[in-house]
Amino acid sequence: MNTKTNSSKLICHLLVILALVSTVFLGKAQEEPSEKGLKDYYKDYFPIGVAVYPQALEGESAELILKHFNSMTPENVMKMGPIHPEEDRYNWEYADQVADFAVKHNLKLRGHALCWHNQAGDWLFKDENGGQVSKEVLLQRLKDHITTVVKRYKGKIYAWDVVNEAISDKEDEFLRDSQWYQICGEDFIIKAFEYAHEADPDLKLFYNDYSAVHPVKRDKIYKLVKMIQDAGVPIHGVGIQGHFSIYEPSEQDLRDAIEKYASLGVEVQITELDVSVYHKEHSRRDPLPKDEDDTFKPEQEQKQIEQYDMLFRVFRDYKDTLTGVTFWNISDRYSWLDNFPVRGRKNYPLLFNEELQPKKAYYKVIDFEK
Ligand code: HAH
Repeated sequence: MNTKTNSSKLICHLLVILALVSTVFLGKAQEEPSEKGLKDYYKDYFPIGVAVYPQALEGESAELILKHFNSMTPENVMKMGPIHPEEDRYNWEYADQVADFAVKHNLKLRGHALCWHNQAGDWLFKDENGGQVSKEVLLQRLKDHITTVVKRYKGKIYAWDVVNEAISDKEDEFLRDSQWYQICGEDFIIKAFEYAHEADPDLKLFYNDYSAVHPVKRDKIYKLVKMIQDAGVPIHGVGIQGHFSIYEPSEQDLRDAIEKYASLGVEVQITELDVSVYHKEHSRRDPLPKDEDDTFKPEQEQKQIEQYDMLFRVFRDYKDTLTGVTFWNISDRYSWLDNFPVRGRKNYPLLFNEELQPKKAYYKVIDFEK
């Protein structure tokens, strides 16, 4: 009897201790930083987006997307070529998958891109005899394309990159010498914004480009946006792509660019953020020799931590101007930089590693205290 009472007392004590310990631990677990995602840390600043391909929308990468991001951009599937490969054929399947996922999980969706010189079907620029099409026909094709694509995702996509990369990289040239420009002059840019606005007047319309914090290109983008505004056509934002590296940009150039664009009265977004661990190059070159080392080195890691720290400190400072920061893919498992500018050279540009775990740079980005 006595032993029985003693042992039930002991069990009682043990249960109380267990209950106390688990409350403490569970309580802690709820506050664990790992329960929060990037989007939660930045909820008072701006939406945090990610570029996706449809295969990423299931399994562990989908979980990662839902934990950390509240905005998405399809990396490729809404570009002119993939979505409209022939004059009479649209390929909606993959683009719809991305749009459906965004709607289902209540993520904001940015469209990319309605008019671009790259990844655009060759058919656009050719007549039935294979010669160059007239300006009139090309603008009509642009209108059909923009109207059809914008209307399909009306209410699902809140902002589109209407024109991508129309500025020249040559110091003394304003607009890129693309087929769009050769056939239409600068009118294709104005018209693209006009068509997009007509198709969905509620849309936010962006001009998007790389090297957009470089002072020479920045001033040309400024001039272009002003030109669109002066034509009386709506434009709501400038997308700084944000393909940066551990060596650039400088904090000053970044601040100057954000301020200069904001002075036009438009929103600014960082639309394609990644921080390459190599020096930036803007054209393709030969594949890496087999014996060249492309492992992630401690010096690169350290520089990348510092660069991400600086970038997000500046982004937070401009929270009233920036209406979005989007990473150009999810993790170092895959990035377009693995094949650009050097085919097959591994890069490590994002905040999650190849195992989808947060890198050290991630912890800097969520640490606002310093
Ligand atoms: C971007 N171009 C494109 O906007 C995006 O659609 C693509 O998926 C990847 C990058 C960037 C770019 C560059 O930084 C240098 C030269 C050409 C293109």
